[in-house]
Amino acid sequence: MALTLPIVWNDACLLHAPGAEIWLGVRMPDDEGPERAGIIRDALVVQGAQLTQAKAHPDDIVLAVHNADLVDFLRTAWTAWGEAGLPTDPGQDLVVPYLFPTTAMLGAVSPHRPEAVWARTGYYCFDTMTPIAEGTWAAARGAVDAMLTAVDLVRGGAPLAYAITRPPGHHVSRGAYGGSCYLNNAAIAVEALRAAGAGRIALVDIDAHHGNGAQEIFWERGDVLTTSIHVDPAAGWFPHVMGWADEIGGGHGEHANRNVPLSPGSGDREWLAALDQCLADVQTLGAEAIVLALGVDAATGDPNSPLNVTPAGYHEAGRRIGALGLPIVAVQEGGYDLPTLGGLVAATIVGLEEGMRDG
Ligand code: SP5
Ligand code: ZN
Repeated sequence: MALTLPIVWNDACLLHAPGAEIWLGVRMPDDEGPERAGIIRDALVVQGAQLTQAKAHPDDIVLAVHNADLVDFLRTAWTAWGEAGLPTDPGQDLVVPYLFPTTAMLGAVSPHRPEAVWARTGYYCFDTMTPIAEGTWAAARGAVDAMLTAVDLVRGGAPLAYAITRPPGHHVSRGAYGGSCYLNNAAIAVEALRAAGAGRIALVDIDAHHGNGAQEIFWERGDVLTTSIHVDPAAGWFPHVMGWADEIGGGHGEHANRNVPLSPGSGDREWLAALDQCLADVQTLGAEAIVLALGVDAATGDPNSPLNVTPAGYHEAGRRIGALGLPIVAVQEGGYDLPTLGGLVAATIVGLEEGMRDG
C-alpha cells in the first residue's frame, strides 16, 4: 500500500553543512550531514509518499518556546564570529564554544551574558559537537517552517503528517542548544498545537538519546506530557547528566514527564515495552494529539547508540503509536547509519499508517 500521509520537505534544511564537529578537542567529520535529509526523502517517495513544500511561518511560536536572546544568538552568531576575525586568527571557521558557565562555577550567582562572541557561545551551547556554520540558522529555521507546515496539515484534517526536519531539535532547552540541535522542532510543534486549541498534547520521543530539551521546557506544564525512551545516560551515553527515571516533572507538571532509560544492548522487546509505558501515560493523560520525535538512532549499527532495535521494531512502534487513534505530527530527530537510515524511517511511517488504519 502506498503511503498517503503528507511529507513536508524544505530545501533550506540542506544549508546546514558545517562539515566537522569537535569531540574531545579533536576536529572530526560530522555525522549529522545534509545527505541524511535526501536519504529519508527518497526512501519515503519510493513508498509512494507525496512531498509538500514547507511554507514560511512567523516567529511567534518559536519565541513561545525559546528565549529571545538564544534565538538572536543563533541568527547572528555566524556573522559576529566572522566580524571578530576568528576564522583567520586563531583560524576557527566554525562557531564553537570554549567556556561553559557550569552550575558549580556559578554557585549562587546567575551568569552574566559574555560580551565576546567566543565566550558567548558557551553561554548558549552546552557541547562542542554542535557548530554553527554559514547556513546553520537558515536550515534550523527552515526545519521549524517544515514542522509548522506539518502542524497546519494536521490542523486542517490530515490524521498524520511528517516533516523531514534537519538539523534535529530535541536536545534544545528554552535557553541552550547542543546535541547537533539548534531549535526544538518537536517542542515548537507541541506549542503550535496548543496555540491552535488542542487541550493536552503528548510528546513521544523515541530517539536513542534523552529528549532533555522538551523535559526542561515543559517541566512544570501539566498540559503537556513529555516522554522519552533512550539509552541509559548512567551507562555513559549522551546527554550524560539527564534522563534518569526519577525525573518526573515539577509543580503542575509533576508526573507529566516520563523517562525510560534502557541498558546498552537492549533490543526490540525491551524497547517496545518501554514505549508501551509511555503510551499508557498518553492514554491516561487524555491527550488530544501526539508529537512524535522520530529518531532512528536506537537501531542496530547506529554509531551513536548501543541499542539494537530492528526495522521490524520500528515498524511495530509505528503501529502501536498509530493505533492510539490520535492526530500525529512527526518530526525527524537522529539516525546516523546512512545505509539503513531511509529504511528505518520508512518502516516507522508505514507502521504509523497501518496502526491508524487497523486500530
Ligand atoms: C539528535 C541526536 O541524536 N543527537 C545526539 C548527539 C549525540 N552525540 C554524541 C556524540 C558522542 C561522541 N561521538 C564520537 C564520534 C564522533 N563522530
Ligand atoms: Zn539521538
